[in-house]
Amino acid sequence: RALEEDLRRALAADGLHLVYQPVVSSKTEQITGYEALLRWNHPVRGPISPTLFIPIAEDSGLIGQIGEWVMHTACRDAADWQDGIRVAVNVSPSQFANPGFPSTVMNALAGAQLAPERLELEITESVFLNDDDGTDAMFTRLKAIGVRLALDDFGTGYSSLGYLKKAPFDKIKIDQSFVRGAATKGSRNSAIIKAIVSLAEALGMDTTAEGAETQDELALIRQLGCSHIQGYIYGKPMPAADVLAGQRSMG
Ligand code: G
Ligand code: G
Ligand code: MN
Ligand code: NA
Repeated sequence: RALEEDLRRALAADGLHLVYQPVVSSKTEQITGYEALLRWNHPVRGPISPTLFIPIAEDSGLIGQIGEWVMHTACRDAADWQDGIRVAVNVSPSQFANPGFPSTVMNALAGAQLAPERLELEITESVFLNDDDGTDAMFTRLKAIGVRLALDDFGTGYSSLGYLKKAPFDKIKIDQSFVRGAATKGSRNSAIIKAIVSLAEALGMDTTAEGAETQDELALIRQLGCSHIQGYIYGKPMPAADVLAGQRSMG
């Protein structure tokens, strides 16, 4: 539990920060938004992955405060970007299950004076593990605010198609495990990506292919019709200051 104490201290003492990874339109190759990714540089142990400390935050109940900090910081940063450029924020299942979550979102938008359509919430399939009336109600409340909803890590985990029928997603994010190696001869990934894209299109949803690293993967993804691309081929996660500098240099 030492790490939990350190995390508590980091949150209180400005020890967490966000980096932003560009999301690019497949058609125009212009940046349409950035995904906010949380980073913790531990004073002794160095960088600790969110895959390690987010579960600790969930178990200890710290996730509420951390999630609030992420939401406010991401909205404030995005308010300085060119109009129309979106920010995507990852939402953990316990945040999603908290009835106070829509208020957190509204407060962050209002505090930053950010239009709701510029915020995209990334939700994983695991929120459907405890699928009940509360889940449906939360989707309704979030849509009513006007934010966009993305289904993250699609194809991994619990993958039932039942929830695509009723949950009001604007976008499906195709997991990296399907994108990486998709251009390799004999890979079955491209057939899976193609099927996801056609499903999403039929439901009126965008698709982001995640984790494209090579020119071959990029070419294939564009050919398969994914509407958006996010991967090292276009950019790694970067500090907010670098996002701003990049936008200034583009005019
Ligand atoms: O950026 P990186 O690949 O290290 O992210 C690893 C995992 O941590 C990803 O699944 C990502 O969704 C998750 N993650 C990153 N930032 C946040 C955050 O702010 N909140 C939550 N809940 N998860 C995050
Ligand atoms: O689960 P989620 O999609 O929220 O996590 C995104 C994570 O994927 C981030 O931690 C980000 O650093 C990582 N990522 C994004 N693009 C690439 C890529 O092209 N290659 C690799 N290896 N990781 C990537
Ligand atoms: Mn994500
Ligand atoms: Na993902």
